[in-house]
Amino acid sequence: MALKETLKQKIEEHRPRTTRLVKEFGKVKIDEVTIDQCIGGARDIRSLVTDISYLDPQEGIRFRGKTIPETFAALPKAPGSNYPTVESFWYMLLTGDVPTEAQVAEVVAEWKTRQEVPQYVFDVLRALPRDSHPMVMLSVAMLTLQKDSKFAGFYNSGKFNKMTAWEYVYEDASDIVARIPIIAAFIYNLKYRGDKQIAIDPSLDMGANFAHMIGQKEEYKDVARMYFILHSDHESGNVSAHTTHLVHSALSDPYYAYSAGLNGLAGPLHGLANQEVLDWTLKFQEKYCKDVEPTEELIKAALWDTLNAGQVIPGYGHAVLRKTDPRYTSQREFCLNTPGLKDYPLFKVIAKIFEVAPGVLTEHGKTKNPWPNVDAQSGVIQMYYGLTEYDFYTVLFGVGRALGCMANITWDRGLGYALERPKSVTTAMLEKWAEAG
Ligand code: FAM
Repeated sequence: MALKETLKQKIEEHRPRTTRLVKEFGKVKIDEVTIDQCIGGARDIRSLVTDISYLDPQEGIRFRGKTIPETFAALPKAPGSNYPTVESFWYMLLTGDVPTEAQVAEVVAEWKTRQEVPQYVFDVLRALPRDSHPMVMLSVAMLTLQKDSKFAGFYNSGKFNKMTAWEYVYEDASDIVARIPIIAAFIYNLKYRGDKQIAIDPSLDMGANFAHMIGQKEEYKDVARMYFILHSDHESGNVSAHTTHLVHSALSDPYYAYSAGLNGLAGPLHGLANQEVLDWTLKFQEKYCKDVEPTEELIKAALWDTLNAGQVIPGYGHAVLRKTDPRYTSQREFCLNTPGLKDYPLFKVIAKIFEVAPGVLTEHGKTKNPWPNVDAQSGVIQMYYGLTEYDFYTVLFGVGRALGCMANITWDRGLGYALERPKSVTTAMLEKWAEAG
């Protein structure tokens, strides 16, 4: 069965579960809210539902119930590779099933029919100031595509129907995940390679084609596949996923929704942290280790300099996780298993920071989680392969995150989730409740 048909069946089977929960158990309490959660960014309040992924504070992410190693092991691999195709992962995120080789081939073929980006998008990107941040370019590209949204077209057709609306989200979502790597490659070439563009290679899967379009070597194909899968989803309360969900809950189409999600991803406390990590580490290398190996003492001193200046250590800490991020571990293992990368001086610095930073952050005593997150380890791999323009790294994150955000909002519509509208209160109200105990 084709992906959309399988998804249709899954959504129809799932709907009665959601309906029953609301009708029969709607008043069952699953959480309570404290004043510090109200002021402190709604941390830990259970108020969102997604079956695409779940983040356990100790164990880390599971995609459709599978840990990262289980995900990589279960999915069919790209030809000649140890890594799965992004397309096979998309199938699993949407349906919860591991696809067969034939089902993967269908998705690969389907994305090829969707990946052509209209010329007007490139015209708009070329008209932007060339020193615009690449995340601005990616977000603008999303908005530029909005005029052709199939979901918006359906809504405006006068035939809008809640039961079938998800099919139009699926159409836009599939167009977005197929096109976003092409747009990202265009932005890369526009900004850093003097607008020397490389045409799509129709024989390649998504990750491999991205590598080809940014002029990368063979080995980078696996880096792209791994990177996009690892960055795809982190349940639905993180800024990019939550923003996409929130904006789409107003029935704004997937282009509006993901452009907004990308704007959140561009924040230094979220996706931009990978750029910040590289910036921090290169400045550290430049200042302290020009001719010497990075020692524990040098790293400690640099970390304290940052903390004493009132800044955060990028790539460390997490709002949910309380252990080393398995996305960090997975990329670290990739480095350790890749000859050349294992001995790459920058990787040695990153590895040394991993030995030192948790202790320093624990002594500093503020963060609830002194362990590294995904961003502490992703940039060094890109640098090694020659993708040195680190203000581009959040764009790579955005290409991967599209998979999770688009799978999530397809299901949001499939299950008819409501307009999101939490209630706000005033400070005086909080003070009154505080006094009353
Ligand atoms: N360095 C220094 N201080 C830190 C810190 C870090 N890496 N992580 C947290 N803290 C501080 C934090 O600023 C807060 O201080 P104040 O009380 O003065 O406001 C305190 O520790 C308690 O914070 P928390 O409860 O442990 O973390 P939050 O849930 O508030 O914030 C992060 C989570 C990720 C925003 C925070 O750990 C951080 O700023 N980390 C560095 C930036 C980063 O790596 N972001 C990427 C996160 C990543 F997984 C992603 O989204 N891609």
